[in-house]
Amino acid sequence: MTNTPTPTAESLRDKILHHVTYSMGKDAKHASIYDWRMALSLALRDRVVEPWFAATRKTWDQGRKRVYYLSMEFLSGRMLEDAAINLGLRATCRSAIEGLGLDWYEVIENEPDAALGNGGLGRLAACYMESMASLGCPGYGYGIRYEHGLFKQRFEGGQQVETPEDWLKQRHPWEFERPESAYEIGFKGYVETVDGKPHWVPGETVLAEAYDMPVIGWQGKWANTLRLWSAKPTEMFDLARFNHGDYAAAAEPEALARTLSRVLYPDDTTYAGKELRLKQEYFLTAAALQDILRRHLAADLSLEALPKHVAIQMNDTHPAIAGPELIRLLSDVHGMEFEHAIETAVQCLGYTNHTLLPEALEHWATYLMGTVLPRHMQIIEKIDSWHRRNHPNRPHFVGIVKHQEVRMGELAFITSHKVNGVSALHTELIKKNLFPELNKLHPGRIINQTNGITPRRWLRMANPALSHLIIDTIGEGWEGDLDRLRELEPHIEDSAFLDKFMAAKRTNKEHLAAWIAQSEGITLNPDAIFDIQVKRLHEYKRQLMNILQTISEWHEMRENPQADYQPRVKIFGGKAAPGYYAAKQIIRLIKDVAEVINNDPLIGDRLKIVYPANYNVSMAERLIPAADLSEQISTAGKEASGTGNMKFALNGALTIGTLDGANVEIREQVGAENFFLFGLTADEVMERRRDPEHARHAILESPVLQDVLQMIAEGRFSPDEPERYHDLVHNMWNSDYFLVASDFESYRSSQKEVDVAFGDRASWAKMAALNTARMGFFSSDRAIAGYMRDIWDTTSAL
Ligand code: 6GP
Repeated sequence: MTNTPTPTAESLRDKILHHVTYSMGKDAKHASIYDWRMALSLALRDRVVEPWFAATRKTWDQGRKRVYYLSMEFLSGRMLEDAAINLGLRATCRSAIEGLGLDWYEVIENEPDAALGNGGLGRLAACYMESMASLGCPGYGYGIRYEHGLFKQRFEGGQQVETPEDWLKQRHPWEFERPESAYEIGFKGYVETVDGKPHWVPGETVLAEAYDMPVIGWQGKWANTLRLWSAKPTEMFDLARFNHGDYAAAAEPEALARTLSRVLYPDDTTYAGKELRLKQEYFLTAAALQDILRRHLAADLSLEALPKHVAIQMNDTHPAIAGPELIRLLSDVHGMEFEHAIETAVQCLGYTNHTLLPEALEHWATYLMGTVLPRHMQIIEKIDSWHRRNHPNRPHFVGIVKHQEVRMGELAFITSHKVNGVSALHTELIKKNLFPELNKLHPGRIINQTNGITPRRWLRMANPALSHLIIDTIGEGWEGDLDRLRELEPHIEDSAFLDKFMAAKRTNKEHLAAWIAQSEGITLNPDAIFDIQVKRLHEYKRQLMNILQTISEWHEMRENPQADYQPRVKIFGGKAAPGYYAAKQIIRLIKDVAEVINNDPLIGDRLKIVYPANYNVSMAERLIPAADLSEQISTAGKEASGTGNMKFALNGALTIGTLDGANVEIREQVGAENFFLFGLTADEVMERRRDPEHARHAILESPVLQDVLQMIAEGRFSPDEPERYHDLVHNMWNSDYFLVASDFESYRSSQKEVDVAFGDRASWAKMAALNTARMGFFSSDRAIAGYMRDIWDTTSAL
């Protein structure tokens, strides 16, 4: 696609020197690591621009349908090395950098993570953008250019402390500011009737200004755009007030507008219900839709033809105001007949649900919706009546507005032609429990698209040791066709291959141990089982069960120090939402337990616990390749899919997990014998909860758990404040909504099986290698191909 010749290390070095001089304005002698990292990024970006233009040109020349992925979150992480990999230039970049006398890792690690997301939903959006580009699916991502991404986590006295994240303090080399692409976004005001038609007169307006980032696909064959909106005031400042010396008031409109794109809400899977959040959601959605229609009309296409040319995907309900907004633009602004506008919107829109947790389901008080978006509130009522008229036999409670609240899930469902879940189990539960009535009214609308992850970042980039072994064994090309990993299977019987597989794992474990020694001051034994649980801190994910089991192990070692134990390293990572007390207590408990166990001379290096601060995408890239065991232990029915589970298994970790989310499908793919299964199923969980005393009963049946809870209650891990965990222990006995007690024994015995299995290194190596070989299904390329076929009705432009 590009005619530019592939650079050599020398020619790339010249480009880097050029950018250090002319873009960074530095004499090479005085350039800092930051300057070099910027210069390399800019040199690489230069190579992305041509394929990027070419892709756009081809999309328009061929009249291609475009996919618009609307998401409040894009958890991209670092971009430099990823771009280098996709352009096939990592080795060249590295020699160029080393040729300049610089350390490659120092340059790469100078880049801050773009942390414009909380967790799974945001990271999935980033993987999907990369796969759309790799598959040549013409598309755009639309999001918000938050000034401050997800907070940084520190620990003080074992407790989480949040500090603001500052990724834009430095220049962001991958973005192009587009001051000419700006749209006015209105809020509040009133609706009047002009010529017999409703007309919204907003009371406040801000500007949404575009910043574009190219997203380059595998092998640089295609590139799409991630367009992030930044809020600017419609008028910079009030000159009259300024001239009167009232400087603070003069700057007010600017400050007010900027709060819109100031910070990412730090909650995942919880609903905040704040006006600012609703405004952010509308800000993103309204800017995106104006941009989509502008582009469509500029190509001389009719609005009748919109669904033929435009597919809009809503990443959860956060952009679900897209339905009413699109209908408003089509009917109020462009004069389309109202019902026809609804039908047109429905044909364009798709909705992905990412959680069943009731606390995450968005619902806005009608008075708030009516105040912030008065015209949209009217339109929502009209959509509701339209839907009712079309389904006169529906049960009375089915609808969008209920108890003076707008239910965003129902709104997204009714305004979409397809609604999808993110794993087979999750999709079944959506049908059965979340939208049973709507599912009956609209059979076939709910479909499944099991999540996926990009193998470029999560194997090729993050795990060079294993990638090289794979390339030596089956050649290149698997990065774009992950099913080819199956070709590793015949080598599973070859002990030389298995030795190399385990050597790669060992290399990764040594690297991780070196990093932890340096960052945490804890020495790890690379022969130990590296047992890792990294993800957001949430009660349903049951980090608590993991630490309780760890305590029981420790206790057993102390009681019976002569027995033979497999050494273990328990690694935790993850952030708790700032206002989530129970989650913060669990972090604190893990930290307290680590303090005691890590300093217990009787234990030595047989058991260590580490919890490095500030888990993020870059830390995931370090940890996952080094894992032997992946903890996926959520209460069945609660984890919609999980994607960390896929990353670990792809990198040759075995999973210990429940039948939840995508664990079910991972186990099917890798084989039940290569997966440590435990715990209640989703149905059994429901059944179990019928017993109001389930926690007490389970604890009474487990003397081990009783001992563990007793130790915690007595302050064994918090001697300075023995009552610190009384609430937590009380909750375990009396409520335990997520059934930690009920699954504890089953989990514990599964962990014992892990110990035994790890004792037989040859057989462990086989199981680990089979995990890698059989994970092809979980490529995000497969997932995106599914969206293209089943939801977006589009094909590759490559
Ligand atoms: C997450 C789900 O919890 C996780 O199971 C799933 O893998 C991921 O989405 C991607 O589908 N949900 C969220 O992060 C969230 O904020 C509203 O849901």
